[in-house]
Amino acid sequence: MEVTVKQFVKEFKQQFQSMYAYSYEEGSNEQLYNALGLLVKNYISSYWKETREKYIKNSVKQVYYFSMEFLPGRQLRSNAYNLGLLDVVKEGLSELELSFDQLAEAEADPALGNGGLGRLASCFMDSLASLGMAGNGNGIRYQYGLFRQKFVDGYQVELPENWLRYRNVWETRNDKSTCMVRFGGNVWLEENHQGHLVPHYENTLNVLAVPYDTPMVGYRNDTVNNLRLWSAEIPVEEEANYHTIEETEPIKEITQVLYPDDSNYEGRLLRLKQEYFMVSAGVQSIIRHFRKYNVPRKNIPDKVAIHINDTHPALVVPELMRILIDEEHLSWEQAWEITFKTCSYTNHTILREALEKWPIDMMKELLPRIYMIIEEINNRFVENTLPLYGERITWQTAILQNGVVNMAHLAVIGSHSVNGVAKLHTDILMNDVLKDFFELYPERFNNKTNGITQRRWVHLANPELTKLIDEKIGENWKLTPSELKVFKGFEKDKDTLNKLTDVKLKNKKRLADYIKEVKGITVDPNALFDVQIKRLHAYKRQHLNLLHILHRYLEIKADPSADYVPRVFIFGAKAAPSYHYAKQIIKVINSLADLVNNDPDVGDKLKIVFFENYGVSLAEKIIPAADISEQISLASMEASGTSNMKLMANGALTLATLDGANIEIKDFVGEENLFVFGLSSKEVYELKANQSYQARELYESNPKLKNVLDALTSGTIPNLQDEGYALFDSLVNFNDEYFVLKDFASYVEAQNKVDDLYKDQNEWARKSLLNIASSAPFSADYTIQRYADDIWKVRSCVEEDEGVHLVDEPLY
Ligand code: 26W
Repeated sequence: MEVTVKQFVKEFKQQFQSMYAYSYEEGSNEQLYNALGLLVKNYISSYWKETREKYIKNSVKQVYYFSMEFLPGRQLRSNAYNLGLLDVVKEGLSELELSFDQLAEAEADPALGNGGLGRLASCFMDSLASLGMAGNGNGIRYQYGLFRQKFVDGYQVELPENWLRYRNVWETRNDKSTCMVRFGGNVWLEENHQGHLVPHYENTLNVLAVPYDTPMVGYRNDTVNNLRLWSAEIPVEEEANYHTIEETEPIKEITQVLYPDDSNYEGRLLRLKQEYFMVSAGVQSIIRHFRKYNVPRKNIPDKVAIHINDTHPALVVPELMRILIDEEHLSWEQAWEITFKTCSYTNHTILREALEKWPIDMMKELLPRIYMIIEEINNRFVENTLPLYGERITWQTAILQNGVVNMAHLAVIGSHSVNGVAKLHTDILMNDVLKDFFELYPERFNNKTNGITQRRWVHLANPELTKLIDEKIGENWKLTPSELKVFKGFEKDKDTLNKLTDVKLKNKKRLADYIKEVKGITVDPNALFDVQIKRLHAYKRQHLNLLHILHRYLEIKADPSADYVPRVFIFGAKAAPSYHYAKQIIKVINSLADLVNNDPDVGDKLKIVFFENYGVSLAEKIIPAADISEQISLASMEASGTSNMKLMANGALTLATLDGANIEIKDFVGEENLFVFGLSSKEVYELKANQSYQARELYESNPKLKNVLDALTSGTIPNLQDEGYALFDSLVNFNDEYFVLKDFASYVEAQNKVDDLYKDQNEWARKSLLNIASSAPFSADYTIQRYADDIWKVRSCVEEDEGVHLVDEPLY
């Protein structure tokens, strides 16, 4: 969009004054940020309106991405950038002697998600808009995001994340589009005079769902899509029934806080309320649209695709059935045909303990009508499946089993498409986790390897790298990511390699300054920066990383004067508040950091930095400065991973097991350009099947490993209570569920190769360049294109020469 610096400066001053009634010169960073954000939102608003009108006028098919989590990150910079206004804004502010970077830091980072799944949803929103596709997000406006993590004496402490404290300039409360969501009570069916069975409700708890809409700005294509987040309130007409603040709690609490556990499903009633609340409001607002524009209901699948992001929104299936049958008076068969053609489902985890199974009694009581419908779906499924496939498969795949509603089964049965998020993960779904369903419905299964938006993770997070690439290959790669491969041509160009090394060093210096500022630790920017950033979970094996660091420390202590390649080990990770073992791992890493960082024998040879409160904004600071990307989950456990992609795109070399999307990284960049170690998923499956694994044998037979493990309990690491013993026990006495000890030797070997390569800076830079140049296939733009073509059947609504255009599919 076209705005001159002069115009911007004038409008910014006016905006500030109209909000605060004094001059911008007296404003705090928060106030200046708010004014700037609202001004940018003003610029967005006409495109937002026009995009919506265009979709309606052309009656285009729209995607609704239902997700309990979104992690958009700060939006000021990305919105200004996608609009094409970032330079004007920066220049205008500097004329006023204000720093854009400083104001941008005042924005709260909305932590409305736990990790990978939520961030993926936001990358997808960015790509949908940037491809000019009609894509809407549907989720919850949690008043409190994922807890703010602090370390007290090395222990994780959780504080509330009140992200709305200083207002949220991007959202628009949309009172015109509220919906009513009903819980509990009694329901019975009665025949009306037209012979329809109509449900009657009594004693329900009625909750008003209020939508807050946020613009999702496409990259230079005049497209602005909508992210709709719902908030729970008391219906105005029922306010008089609530006499005290306490009585209003059961309603307000529905959207008060995000559940902070992404690995352990707990059958909590409130969580089920959240899921149905978001689903019901979302589906109602879709159907209302059809009523308003008088679209024949049978055309719904031609006009809408509803995507179920993991099983959390799987109640979409019975909710859509309910509305079509009870409110639109369609027959069961008609309603089912529509529902199943409209819905599609992505699985994001194979962890058994994360699979949602709601107690039937709970579901029945909270959602009586929905439960009736689930029961009917189940009965019809069993009726159809039993004669064709027999008892075993039918009962294994039923939705209702042993007193619970199996949400994954509901999602698969109610969707025309089921996908995993990386090749290996999809294979595991087909051959293991959902194998019986694969027998029933092979045509539904497909892979959609995850992706990331280069706009946020490269263009904005790493402006210097972006400038270097622009200089060498021009700017086409920004609109056509596959063009990045042209950068490969510079792998032997000394000038490019030197500049690449310089860029990395600058980024590392910046991070080193930040480390000094927030952690008080001095690190040498020339040291190798080794990064593991992701949720803390035993399967991701931060403790394997820990054992290797401890091993290094012991080596340095044994021979302080030997030659070591200096390393800084960087961690960012939150543990679920109830995940005791994960918290113990954090404590041990923090205590080891205290020991190592203050040992004069160690100096710059080894440093450990564990950042507090890892999230999108911190990731943007860390990733451009990484040399090594730690992707060391036990093979078969990590569905895809996405930090692996972000780090690769920023020139980090990957140190990985053959798990998730690491396999595709290896395929694209070539085995010689990353460090692979450890068991393969096939070997993991075999080890589990033949139950031959003996962790203690490894402990006893490998002296180096024994040394390291003994150091956990010998008092070497200061200030531990029983955490060292807890780790030792899980690894040695409880037989090491995630085969950490088994992979230790090959991990150490790979780490030594990392050191050797780092000594040859030119060769390191060459491999780094090849990684950057091979990262285009992980652009979420391609991922979304494949979802659009294969699953949603939607197309771009912008002219081919506007915004992002994907001329070819790289390598897939
Ligand atoms: C019921 C509690 C709960 C909440 C969230 C269980 C599971 C989840 C998510 C599915 C966990 C998650 O974020 N999975 C991650 O999804 C990413 C995006 O596809 C993948 O890259 C990661 O490998 C996967 O762990």
